[in-house]
Amino acid sequence: MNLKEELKNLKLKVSQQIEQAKTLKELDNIRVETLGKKGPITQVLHGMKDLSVIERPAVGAFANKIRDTLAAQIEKKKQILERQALNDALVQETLDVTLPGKKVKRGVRHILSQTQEEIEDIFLSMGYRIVEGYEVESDHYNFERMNLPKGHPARDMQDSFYISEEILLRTHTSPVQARVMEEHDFTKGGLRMISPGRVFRRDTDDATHSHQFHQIEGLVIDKGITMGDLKGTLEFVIKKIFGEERKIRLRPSFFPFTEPSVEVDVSCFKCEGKGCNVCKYTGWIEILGAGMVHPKVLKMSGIDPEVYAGFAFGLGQERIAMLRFGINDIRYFYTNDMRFLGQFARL
Ligand code: 2U9
Repeated sequence: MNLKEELKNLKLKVSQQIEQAKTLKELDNIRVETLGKKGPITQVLHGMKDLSVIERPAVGAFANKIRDTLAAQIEKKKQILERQALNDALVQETLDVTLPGKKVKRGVRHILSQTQEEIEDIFLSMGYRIVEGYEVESDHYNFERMNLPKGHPARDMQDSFYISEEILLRTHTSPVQARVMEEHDFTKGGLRMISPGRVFRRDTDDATHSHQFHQIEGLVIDKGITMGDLKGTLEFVIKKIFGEERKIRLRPSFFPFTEPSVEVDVSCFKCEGKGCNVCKYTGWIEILGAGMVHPKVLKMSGIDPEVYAGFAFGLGQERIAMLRFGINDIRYFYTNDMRFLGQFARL
């Protein structure tokens, strides 16, 4: 068989292969095998040196023509296969936008966080600062500065967890106030603050007691502050929390850090004062403690009680939330049961 015929047969065979190629990879293999350096056409062109000078140009031109024809056929097939690959991908990757979406589970703020933030917002609206302090405190700031010297019987009510003789877990957030009081520049005006946070007491846990709970304490110090300011402020706040129809009542009490001291009751929001199980048939619910800051406490923070006066109060966040939502066991707040926590989604 002469070279021309060999080339014709080759073209026929490769043309068929190109036509039947199913993938771009297959097509590329054909291209390399046929038109590459070691391919048959290159071989033919190399073999031309054995031909006579007369035959050479015609065979050369023929070989080149076949090479160009096959290259063009490969290029055309390549475009077809590429389009096909794109179409296949489009079909396979089609999104069914009518399928229902996956439901995203949304978390809920812990009911104590919600309670704290709600009360913070009320005080922020009245220009109070919110200050958070240390949970690990010194005996000095936790007790001494609150007029609870060593050996004072009222210390028994707030037995703490001691880290050393002088370092303990705070039993109330009062030390935060003591620290702010001594830093406050009274030449620039009075002090209005609340300190929310976790506190610790060496108590036995039951339905209404926990060795750790959350308080919000408040403190206002300025010239001319009176018991009237205390009552007006607390009435405003309690109405915001429990409803505008509520009344408040002050009863005399005792705290070492305030004098005089009071317990503050709110009129029962369930029976409106008629008597029910929530108010234990008294019509009133004890909600917080308060009083005028003891002159000794002012003095210990470098404030002259002859010039300045102040009121302070303290409330338990758990107690507020339990009353509002009818929660009958304080331990629900800490056991992370989703059936409990999930009920307090803000609507
Ligand atoms: C300074 C001076 C005085 C904070 C006060 C109470 C009354 C009070 C209890 C409420 C329920 C604690 O969480 S509870 O068990 N607190 O009754 N707390 S006056 O008095 C202060 C605080 C800071 C400098």
